[in-house]
Amino acid sequence: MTIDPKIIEFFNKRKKVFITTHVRPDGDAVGSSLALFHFLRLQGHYAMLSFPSMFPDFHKWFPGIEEALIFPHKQSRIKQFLEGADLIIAVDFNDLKRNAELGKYLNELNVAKMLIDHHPNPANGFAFSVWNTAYCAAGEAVFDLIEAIDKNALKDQKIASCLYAAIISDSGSFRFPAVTEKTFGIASKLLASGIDHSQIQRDVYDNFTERRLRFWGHCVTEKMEILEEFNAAFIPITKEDFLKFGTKASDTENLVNFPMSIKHVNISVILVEHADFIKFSFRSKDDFPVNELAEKYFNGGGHVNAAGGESKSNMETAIQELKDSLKMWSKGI
Ligand SMILES: [Mn+2]
Repeated sequence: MTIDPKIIEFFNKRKKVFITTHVRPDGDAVGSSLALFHFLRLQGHYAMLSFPSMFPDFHKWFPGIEEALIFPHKQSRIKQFLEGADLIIAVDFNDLKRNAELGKYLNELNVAKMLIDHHPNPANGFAFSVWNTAYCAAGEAVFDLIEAIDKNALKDQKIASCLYAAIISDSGSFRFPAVTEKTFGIASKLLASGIDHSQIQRDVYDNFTERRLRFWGHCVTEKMEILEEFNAAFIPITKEDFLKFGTKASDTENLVNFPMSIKHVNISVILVEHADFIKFSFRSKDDFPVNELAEKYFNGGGHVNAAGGESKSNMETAIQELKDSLKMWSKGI
């Protein structure tokens, strides 16, 4: 994608830039925001990176992640930095006001805002944007931006590793439909910078604790149900399940992809019990639009093959709502 020349011109002078990403940051969120943070610093800008909530331990390997400030822990430092900031950049999400306390705070600030993202239907109010739903990961958007401003920076190992990790995280290691010829072109350029791609794959995917893997086993053997008539699988996970294995909601990251390895399963859903709501994650094969299902019935949205939503009901009712939604969807209601 061609980058708006106004963006390139903006970064010609030293700027004070605040970068953030979505709540419960996943591999793409962490990798793409961190790559941008390293890049802006390398270019001599005054940059701060903040996550609206803590990241899971298995992201600790990301180079430089310890420099990210967690909003609830470092509120005053963050608010101080934002005084006189030139730009706020939202990476891998597209609506500040729907992004926890930090997002709401940023939304109210009279500071120019920039969007770097690949989710459909972004909110209004961004002065600049590097946005396209054709990007398989926000990491591709950050790659385009960096390449347009100073492609030599892509040789930086930290930047290249973070971008590679972002892309493999959101693409299931280049296997989801959103992957394009361009994705492989980007991967090829990142490899040319000398990164250890196999080590990054291990850092992203082979990072389980024993308890996390046993918890996944429990989810599959004890909790997963198959809805044959919809070629769907779902896994409801309650507080008791987490308690039994000493795991957290973040240990379910990627679990939703697991039932998709069953040949005839085309839709996979996990339902995770939080304090006062049930969080839904949806995945699908081919052109089944889980984002539309999530939007219509579960106050959510996302991509065609990967989306999220929620229900304020208890688990039992939420499961029924899921079954009903699939039934209604199949009847076109
Ligand atoms: Mn993403």
